[in-house]
Amino acid sequence: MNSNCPVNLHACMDLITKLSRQAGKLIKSRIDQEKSIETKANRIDFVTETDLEVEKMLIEGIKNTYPSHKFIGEESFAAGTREKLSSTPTWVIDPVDGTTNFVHGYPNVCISIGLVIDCEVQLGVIFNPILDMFFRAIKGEGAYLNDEPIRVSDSKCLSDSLVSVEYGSLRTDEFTGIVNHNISYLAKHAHGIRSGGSAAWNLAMVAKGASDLYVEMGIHAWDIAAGDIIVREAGGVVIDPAGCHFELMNRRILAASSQELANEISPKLKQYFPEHD
Ligand code: LIP
Repeated sequence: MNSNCPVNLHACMDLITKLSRQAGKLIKSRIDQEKSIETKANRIDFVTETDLEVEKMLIEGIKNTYPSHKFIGEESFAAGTREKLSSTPTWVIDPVDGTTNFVHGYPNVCISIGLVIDCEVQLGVIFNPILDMFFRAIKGEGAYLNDEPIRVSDSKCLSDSLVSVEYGSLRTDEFTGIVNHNISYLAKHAHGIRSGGSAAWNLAMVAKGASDLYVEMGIHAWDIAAGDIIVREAGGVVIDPAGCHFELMNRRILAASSQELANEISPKLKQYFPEHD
């Protein structure tokens, strides 16, 4: 056990591995079935009964073992629960990252779970149960996909890179103008552009070296907590898109295979600063 860490991170990893695998079975069994779908902040911000059930399953499962821990879950947040990051271990959970994909039966759907202590992510799991891809990392111990070590690519410039982007779930003129500007700049100079429809998936792809860069502004802590540590443990960098220090609750992320690539891109981006989580 890390002497500076108030919890046994391996025991935490064992628990969320077991819980994610159970929850993954439910997601996989539901993806091709008819779903009950509601909207949250706007007409393209979806929630299904599976998001709600999986979040409950994960939070209850963790609480049974760690009753004093706190939770920031996508669906609990939408229902009004607000927690601040502190020295108390806090689980940051997206039960179904890529809900729009799930609604359409598109297989980029991930459970994303990060454990944060003192504003720093200590461990993370991203599990795509449809493709059976299980990504995990514990601080200082490397990143793994289905128990094999993974590493970011060696790309150091945009002209050698495959880039992941998202349109997000906001459709104001200001926001779409900024996203269109950034995507067209990246598309013009990169090998290609991909949009996975899940922040967790995009980050997992950077961690395994399949994508070289991912940038998004307007996402939430639960979309990116696990991916933050998985990318860093795979040798990548995670910064704020403006080039400064990454803050989990600021809703902005740039993940890259190298500091050189991150430094090249951030000054070229138009910036969008959403309200913090
Ligand atoms: C989604 C993200 C996606 C982002 C969307 C949304 P959800 O998460 O993973 O990358 O562009 O705005 O936040 O809502 O499917 O959990």
